[in-house]
Amino acid sequence: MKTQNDFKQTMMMMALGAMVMVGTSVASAADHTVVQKDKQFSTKTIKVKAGDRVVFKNEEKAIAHNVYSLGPKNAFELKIQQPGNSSAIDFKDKGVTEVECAIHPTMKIKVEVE
Ligand SMILES: [Cu+2]
Repeated sequence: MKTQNDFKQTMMMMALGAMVMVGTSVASAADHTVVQKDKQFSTKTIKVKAGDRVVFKNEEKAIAHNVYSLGPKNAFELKIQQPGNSSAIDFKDKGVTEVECAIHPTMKIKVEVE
C-alpha cells in the first residue's frame, strides 16, 4: 500500500525527471501519458508521431499490470508494473502497434504512430 508521502515523493521525482528531460530531449519528440485504472487504459487509441514517448502509468490502488506490445513493430514489455509506477516507451516504428496487458487480456490500446 502506497502512503501519501510515497505519492508526493513519486510526484516530485517525476517533476524532477521532467525538468531533466526538457533540458536534454530532442525538440521534436513529445510525451503522451496513458493511464491504467480499473483494469482499463485511459483511451482505446492514441496517435503519436514517430519518436514520441508514451508514458504508461499504473494508477490502480492494488492491481499490478504487465503492458506489452504485440509487435513486431515497437516491441516492448514493461514486466510487472506495481500501482503508482510509470514507464516510458519510445515509439520509433511507424504504423499501428497493438498494446495489451498480459495479466488482463481485455485491456487493449492501439498506438498509431505516424
Ligand atoms: Cu493488467
